[in-house]
Amino acid sequence: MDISKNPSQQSAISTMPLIIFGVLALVFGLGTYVFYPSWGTLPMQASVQAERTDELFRVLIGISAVVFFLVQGLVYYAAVAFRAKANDFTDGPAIHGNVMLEIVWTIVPSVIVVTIALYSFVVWSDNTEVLAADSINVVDGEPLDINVYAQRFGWSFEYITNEENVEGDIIVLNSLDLHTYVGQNLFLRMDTRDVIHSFWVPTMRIKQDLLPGRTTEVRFTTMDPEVGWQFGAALSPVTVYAEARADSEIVFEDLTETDTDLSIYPVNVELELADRDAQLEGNWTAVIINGEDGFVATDEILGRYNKLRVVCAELCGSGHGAMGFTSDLILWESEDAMMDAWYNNAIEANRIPPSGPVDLGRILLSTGQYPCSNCHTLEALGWTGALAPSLDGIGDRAADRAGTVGEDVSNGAEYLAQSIRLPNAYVVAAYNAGVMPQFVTDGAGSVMPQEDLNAIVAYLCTQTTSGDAADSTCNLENLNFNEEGRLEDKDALEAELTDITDEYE
Ligand code: HEC
Ligand SMILES: [Cu+2]
Repeated sequence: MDISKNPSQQSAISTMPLIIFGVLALVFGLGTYVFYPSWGTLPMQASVQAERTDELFRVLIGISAVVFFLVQGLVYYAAVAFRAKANDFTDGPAIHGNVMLEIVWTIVPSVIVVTIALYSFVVWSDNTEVLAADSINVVDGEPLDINVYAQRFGWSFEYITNEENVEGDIIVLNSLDLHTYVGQNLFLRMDTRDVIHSFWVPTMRIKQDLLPGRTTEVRFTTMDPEVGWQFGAALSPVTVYAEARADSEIVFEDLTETDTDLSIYPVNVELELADRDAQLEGNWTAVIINGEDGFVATDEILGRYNKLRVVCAELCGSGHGAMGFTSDLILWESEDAMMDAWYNNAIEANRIPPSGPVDLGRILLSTGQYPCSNCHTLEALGWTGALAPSLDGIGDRAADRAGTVGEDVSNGAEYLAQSIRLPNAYVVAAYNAGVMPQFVTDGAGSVMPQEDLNAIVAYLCTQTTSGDAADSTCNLENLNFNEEGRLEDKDALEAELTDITDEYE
């Protein structure tokens, strides 16, 4: 049958059902748009960027719902309305084109797609807007530089402050957590120390890759996520928890766990959303537990914060997945809270520069500049990693180990240095080679400058079972402490370590 000779055939399809479908599709799309937020499919919003991104996403979901309804609806409608009669084996009518229809189905999607593109562009340019330099990373009235480092497998954050230590050098704070406060405009510069990583904070709706040999950047402005706050501070190695006073009516299940090991267990009191206001009015005591100095109680809340997830989205192998366990984004309720509870303490702790290699080693290892804690256990620093031999008492064992692996190694300190630099050549029995990353003093791989390597070796040498560095079997002539616990001659120790680590350059 030649349909062009019989145009009346084409209008056999009535338009009414199509119009009804169209209207239903619009209602379905609008309903999806309106109710989408209440479905709770997205993480909470903690940045201005998150609000904009989510609104764009919501519009896209609404439009998709219209298209979904139209396409699916017409498929079912057509299947029923144009179903062939039984025993009808003839071909269908050869309909050839409908200019009007083609114009409509070209123009309508084009307009939609162009609108979405323009809207996305506006969101993108708002979200990446470059703000005035003096309004970025402001702490104590002045902008700072904040750098993010990634390595297999952990994050660390570096704050180049405007404060000086007693020797007149700028204080650089290192932290496993990214500290920020509500309303802070952040500008992070990011570098990887080894492979590609991807910095993702779901609640901020930001994600940015870190690429070897190139510094990448990300900008966002935090906001109050309007959920319960936690109390305390997150300054390492001081652990803080908050507890309700006797006259407070609120009881937290979490607090029953505070009698376990407080030194490795920062207890965070999470508030129930429903009770938030009531709870905020309660009486609170913040207690600082400092590993060695015992308990210091204060009547003040040092600050309230929200702990938000920091994820590595570069998922090749499980190690990147584990990067989310050691770092958090600590969102303080205000700049004052952040300064009282974290920043000022951290600055004071760094006023006096490391007093020699041992001290530097402790600082490097406890602030997450190297990812050792993900795999190793070391009680002194609260590490609980289970992928590698425990480093507790390594200062006692190092010398014995020296004789059992690697021919060149003659003493404990050399063994430790080589275990870090060439882990695959110095494999501990019962463990596999290839798990521990190789840390090289320069070149490709995970970089650990010689000064850091020296410091870490020195610190590990002091890790004896007795806790007394004098028992160390590292054979370091200058690992001697005076009565105040300070190194007798830090320069001599540094020189001795440099001699050892030079040997293998
Ligand atoms: C990805 C997991 C991982 C990371 C990260 C890691 N290690 Fe290891 N480490 C291992 C494993 C597994 C072994 C045992 C196999 C071997 O000797 O290579 C080991 C062995 C060692 C040894 C020898 C221990 C002994 O009992 O003789 C030392 C020392 C050591 N690591 C120090 C470090 C330091 C310091 C860091 C951080 C700069 C670090 N490791 C990071 C997994 C890791
Ligand atoms: Cu990663």
